[in-house]
Amino acid sequence: MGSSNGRLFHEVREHEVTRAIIRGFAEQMEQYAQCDVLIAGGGPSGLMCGLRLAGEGVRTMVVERNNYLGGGFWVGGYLMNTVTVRAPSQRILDELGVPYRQVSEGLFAVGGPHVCSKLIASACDAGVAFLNLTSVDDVVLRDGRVEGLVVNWSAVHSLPRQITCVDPVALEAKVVVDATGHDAVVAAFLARRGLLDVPGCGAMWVDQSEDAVVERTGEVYAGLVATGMAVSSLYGLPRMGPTFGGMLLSGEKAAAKVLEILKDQPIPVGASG
Ligand code: 48F
Repeated sequence: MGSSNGRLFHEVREHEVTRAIIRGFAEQMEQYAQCDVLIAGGGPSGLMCGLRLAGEGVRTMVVERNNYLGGGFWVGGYLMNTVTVRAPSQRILDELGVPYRQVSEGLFAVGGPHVCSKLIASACDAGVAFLNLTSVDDVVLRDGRVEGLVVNWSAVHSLPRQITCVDPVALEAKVVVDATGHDAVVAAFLARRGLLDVPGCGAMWVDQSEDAVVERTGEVYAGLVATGMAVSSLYGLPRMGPTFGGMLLSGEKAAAKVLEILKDQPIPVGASG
């Protein structure tokens, strides 16, 4: 198999490559500057939430400050790859099609890179859009309701002060999800204004933490749903330790809550609004 010029690859000019990249970015930004749901954070809870929402035809974009998605889901704990989940969350592993083994009754082990990459791929397949290298810097707040996120290029935070006069831009959504993990970044912006309390998570207690997180997953302020470890921080719940089923089921529950909120919105889901 060869190209018309006799070499392996088809000929291309540099500007064509550059334009292709710019177009892809610009088209997505234009489409998602106003969307159904913005998820802050692309860890296990945010990805799971996005997967379920996009599966229902909801226009969803994950905003992730890192270059990579997955948050803490790549590594099981410490410096070891094996990720654990407890029953009944192994049903998500079945759904993702990732092999796992039972280590004791109700406790399952799975490869971190394998399960994390499958979750990311499933979210992509479902149609979730991703904005990487972008930090959530604030919220759009109108009449006591969260209506979007203020975002900036992540690198701006690492530049010297004298060259960081870079204003952020804002994205609007019908619902925002805080999936930023322990820092509960979006909720913290409301806390700073005295609108919410974010006490931070309690000490580790694996047996209690996962039930508690899933149970408390929901709307924490008008237009803002919290999922994953952000829920722990918001309610002072015990931290989970290195087990991830609670993150997956919390993401699922957050998506169900978002769908409920969207039902009451005047503009139909998927319409540009
Ligand atoms: O930390 P993270 O994996 O949160 P999670 O989904 O899952 C927690 C577990 O990984 C683990 C645990 C339970 O098993 O204790 O820690 O609750 O993913 C959070 C994502 O949010 C991104 C961050 O880079 C990570 O990918 N994030 C954090 N702050 C911002 C952000 C921000 N300001 N803007 C954009 N993304």
